[in-house]
Amino acid sequence: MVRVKVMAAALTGLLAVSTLAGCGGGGDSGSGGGKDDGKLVLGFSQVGAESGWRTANTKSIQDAAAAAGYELKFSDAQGKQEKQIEAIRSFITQKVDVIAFSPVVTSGWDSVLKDAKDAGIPVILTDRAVDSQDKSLYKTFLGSDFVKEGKEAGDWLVKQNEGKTDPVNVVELQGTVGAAPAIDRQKGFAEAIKANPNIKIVKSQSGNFTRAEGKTVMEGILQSTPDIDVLYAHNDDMGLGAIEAIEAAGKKPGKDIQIITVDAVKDGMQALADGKINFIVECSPLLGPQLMDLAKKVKAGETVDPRILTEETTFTQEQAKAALPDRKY
Ligand code: GYE
Repeated sequence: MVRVKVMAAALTGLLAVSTLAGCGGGGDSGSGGGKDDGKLVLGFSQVGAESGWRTANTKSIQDAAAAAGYELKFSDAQGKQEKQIEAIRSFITQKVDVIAFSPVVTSGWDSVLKDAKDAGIPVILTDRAVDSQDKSLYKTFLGSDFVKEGKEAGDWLVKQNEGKTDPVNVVELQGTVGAAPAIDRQKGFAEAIKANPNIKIVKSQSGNFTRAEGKTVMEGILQSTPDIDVLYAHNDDMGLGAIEAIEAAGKKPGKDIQIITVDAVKDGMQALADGKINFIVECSPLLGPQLMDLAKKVKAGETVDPRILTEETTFTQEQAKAALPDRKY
């Protein structure tokens, strides 16, 4: 039965559907899926593999599912909403116990979420929000407060420029267009700087949360915008790509151009410790254990908190040096 399910999923075009055997699970393909042996079956649709954050998030979910002894049906949407909708529909057909997903963009989910609800399958949003007005379409949303992250990035910049009136020209590298973290990190930052008219966003463009696009977009901006004081990138990867472009243009990242990013993955923290980034707002990808706990509760019909926030902090260069040796991702 497991094999049939995997094959059916592969035929419908789902990539990377993996079934993780639980501790001591026999791997007997004839023994049926999770429902038969009491194992919780969790369908998870991931955004893709666009960043170091995402890679750490995927690992956290896969490790936590294995540790909990769940059957995880993992599907990678490669950044495409259609693929996520297809994966969720396939999870509904397979009658999984719980569906969790990290929505690529905020809008366009009502219809598939309604189908899951009608099928009696609880849905958990992880990491990113949807803009559905009907909150009964999902049980809870586990993830960070992205507006707060943007605000913390802006607050740091305002503090650096306290008492100064010189113009501060900021370039913003936005995340994926329409994604919750891109919308909210832009909003929070704009709010934080708005009382300081000398701090201006002179260019704001999407780098799609990837290192490659962060680099190419920054190359273009460096040519069109001669006077850049600060780069605010919505994630470390875009910031790291931009650093390559800045160095290639003969400028010193962290000095000629101050750099603020979000995530605090190892590569970002290393660049911060090396003085190439000036400030990072943390966003934890380690959502796996909390997600497994929530899945068990919603399967059992328990009421859970509709919004569960992850804890996060911020890092200066000195703090990054101290934190790096113990960094988990
Ligand atoms: O910051 C970025 C990733 O949704 C919080 O997505 C996540 C963001 C993260 O691509 O690196």
